[in-house]
Amino acid sequence: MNLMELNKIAVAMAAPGKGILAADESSGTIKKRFDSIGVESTEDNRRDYREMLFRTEEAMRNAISGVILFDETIRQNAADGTPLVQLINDAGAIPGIKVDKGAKDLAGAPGEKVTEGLDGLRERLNEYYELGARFAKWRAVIDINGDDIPSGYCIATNVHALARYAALCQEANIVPIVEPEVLMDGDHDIDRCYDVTEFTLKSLFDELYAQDVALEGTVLKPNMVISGKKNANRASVSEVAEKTVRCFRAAVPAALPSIVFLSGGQSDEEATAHLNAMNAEYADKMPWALSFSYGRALQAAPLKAWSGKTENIPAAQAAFAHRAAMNGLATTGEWSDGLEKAA
Ligand code: 5MM
Repeated sequence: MNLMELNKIAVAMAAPGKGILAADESSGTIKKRFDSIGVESTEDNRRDYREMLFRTEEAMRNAISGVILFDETIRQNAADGTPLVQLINDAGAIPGIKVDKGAKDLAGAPGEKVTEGLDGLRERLNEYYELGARFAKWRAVIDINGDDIPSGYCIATNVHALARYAALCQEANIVPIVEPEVLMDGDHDIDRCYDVTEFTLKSLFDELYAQDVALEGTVLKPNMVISGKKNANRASVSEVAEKTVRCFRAAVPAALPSIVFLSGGQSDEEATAHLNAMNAEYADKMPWALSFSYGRALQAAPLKAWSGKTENIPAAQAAFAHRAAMNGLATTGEWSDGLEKAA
């Protein structure tokens, strides 16, 4: 492992003004996204859509530090034959790869999941490095449902797998993004999210330590501390910012260079406003850089604008550039509602 190189990449992934485009939708998820705009999920359509994003110069050069790809995409060429990985490198961004095989039912724990994908991972990582990936991602899914979910068992198995994945990544000179996502799907309040997130993060960092993962060469992709989507009294932007920063200060070691949030089903503007509030109000209280690794909150607008039509590409690229720029501003606390509307 070359820790200096890993650290350089981990720092670059959350450079001021920049964050990550999560474009690693697996086959089922991208089909759902395409269904929503009435486009068939063929290999060519998936390539055309992602090529359009990666060719959005303004976004890629100014506000995107890296792109998380799916296995199919890291092997694909653009319509003119240029490898998609080269488009990303040419724009000054870092290619990354999703390596987990998805969340599967956890034996003996109805309603809970564990993420699989460790078998053969060492060999897959070596191949992905050859294909150009310099960071990887593994997502664990932790649901909140009543008092009994999540169980300690679910959290323990998921963080153990995350640490095994992270150790293998570093052995292959690939920066691991560790993503323990506490879902915002229920009707729970923000304090329940706080407790589950704090327990999950503390368990994760214990396990990373136990498995000798170097935090200096690791990136955390967490949920924000936020009310469930169906909660009747959802917490305000400033409460989300205050509780997220408080929770992370209690649970995330200072050796970690970069935190890149997932959007998790927040609206585009909500995801931007929350990130901005943390950086605007608490920058001097945080040892790590706080940025974004958004899937839906970066792609919902361009996906809709594109709708599978070539003539819509300029509008879709403008929508992507706008969201990337707004989130770029949020990484330094310089976003405002006025700037959002002015565009
Ligand atoms: C882009 O979505 C990613 C892939 O999801 P599936 O494996 O379920 O197809 C997903 O892991 C994503 O990177 C994170 O959930 C963050 O994305 P959001 O949309 O929550 O910002």
